[in-house]
Amino acid sequence: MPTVTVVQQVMKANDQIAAQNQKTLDAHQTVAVNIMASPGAGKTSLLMLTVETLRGKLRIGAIEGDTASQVDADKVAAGGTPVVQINTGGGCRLDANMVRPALEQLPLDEIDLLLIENVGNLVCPAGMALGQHVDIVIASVPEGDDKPYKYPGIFTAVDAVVINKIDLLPYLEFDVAAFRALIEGLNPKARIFEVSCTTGQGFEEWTNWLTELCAG
Ligand SMILES: Nc1nc2c(ncn2[C@@H]2O[C@H](COP(=O)(O)OP(=O)(O)OP(=O)(O)O)[C@@H](O)[C@H]2O)c(=O)[nH]1
Ligand SMILES: [Mg+2]
Repeated sequence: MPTVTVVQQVMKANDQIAAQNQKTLDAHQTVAVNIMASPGAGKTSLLMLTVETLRGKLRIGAIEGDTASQVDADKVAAGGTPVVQINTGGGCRLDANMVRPALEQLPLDEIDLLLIENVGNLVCPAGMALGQHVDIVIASVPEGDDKPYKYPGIFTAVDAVVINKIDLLPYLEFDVAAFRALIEGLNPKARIFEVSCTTGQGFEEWTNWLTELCAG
């Protein structure tokens, strides 16, 4: 099937560039984390509070992926974090070729941890190699606890799942135990964190994990 062949070649080309990206990151001893989630789940909020929590402990840089605008990069830059915005021009995910020039613009020698905010959705970014060392997905309480049923691909493909907005648990129906059981069924190796970017709850455990990743 010619169409399948073309798709496979595109994926192969992406994987080759992703491997080069990872080589570049490794040469600078920079660990890259690909942050995926629905629009509004809290990717930028998690990134910014992670920077604050780890200030003086880890040097963090960021790549912001959006279909358009630089509002997220502006917010992140205001906190003093080196950041590059990538606009995909409507594309629903980052790819390795987009990340490549962004890496060239970042001072990787001064970055221990690179947080890559992917385009907001739970379908396209899953399984796309960028050069990242670790993949995470954020699931936020207002989205409901059934998302792993509907988007199993992304929940299966990650190293960690972050449940965000747990400060809203008293007001919304979200069964944390049922959600955890779903993840454990789909992806038993995934770490699960419960956090609130509003109150800071859970950030010690989350940032300890990131620190361990950077320690190798
Ligand atoms: N109550 C509560 N609100 C939160 C929390 N984290 C983020 N928010 C709010 O949720 C909204 C979206 O947060 P963002 O961090 O912009 O989400 P995002 O995933 O980066 O969104 P996009 O980049 O547009 O996809 C903002 O109004 C945040 O203040 C949280 O832990 N609790
Ligand atoms: Mg954002």
